[in-house]
Amino acid sequence: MSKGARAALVVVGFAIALALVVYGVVGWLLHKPPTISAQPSSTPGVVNVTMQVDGSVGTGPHPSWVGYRVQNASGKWVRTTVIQLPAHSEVHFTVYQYDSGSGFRNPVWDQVAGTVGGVAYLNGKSATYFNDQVGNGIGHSFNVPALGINVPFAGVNGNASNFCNAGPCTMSQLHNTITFDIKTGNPGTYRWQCFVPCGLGFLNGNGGPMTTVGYMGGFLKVVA
Ligand SMILES: [Cu+2]
Repeated sequence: MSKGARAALVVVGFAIALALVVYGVVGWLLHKPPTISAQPSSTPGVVNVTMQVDGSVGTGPHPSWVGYRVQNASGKWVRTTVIQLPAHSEVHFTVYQYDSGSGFRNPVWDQVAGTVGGVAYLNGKSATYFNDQVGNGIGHSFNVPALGINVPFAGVNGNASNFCNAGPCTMSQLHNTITFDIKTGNPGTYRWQCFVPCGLGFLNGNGGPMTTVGYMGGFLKVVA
């Protein structure tokens, strides 16, 4: 091979390596879960967060993964788990849970904890405890370990004709509506996570979506 040909090969090699790096960085930036802020409510001092949980998110790099969506100010469902909340406020959560259920690894997570009044409402009915061994089990949960918050979301019948197979799911599809309120304290970034081992196809159900921000875990950004 001539000197010129070898030099050309080196240049092409560098160009390919550079293109791969740019592709990787741009891809990561494009898929970085955005931050959605809580929305004002008609009650002073209370903000609203509306989420849905899909058995398959239906979009993005992992369309078959389980994941959360958060509704933005214009009502659009954004696939993310990063939520901005005001400090020292009450946050009213509404969660539309579209997935079928299973059991927790530890039944202690059946207990509602850290919410206002220690309760959550399943389709309007208040409860302090949800048994993960009865009915359709627990689909997913909302846990903020640093704030002592634990709310299980009851699963739906995965064999129903109107079961949602891919998000974003719509109100006409089978779902449970779970509501609860929490109170934020000082500013900070708080990790939250679903505690149901729902990462189907991964070791012990705890890989994939369970360990990826934007699917089964994320952050509450509490700001002053
Ligand atoms: Cu989950």
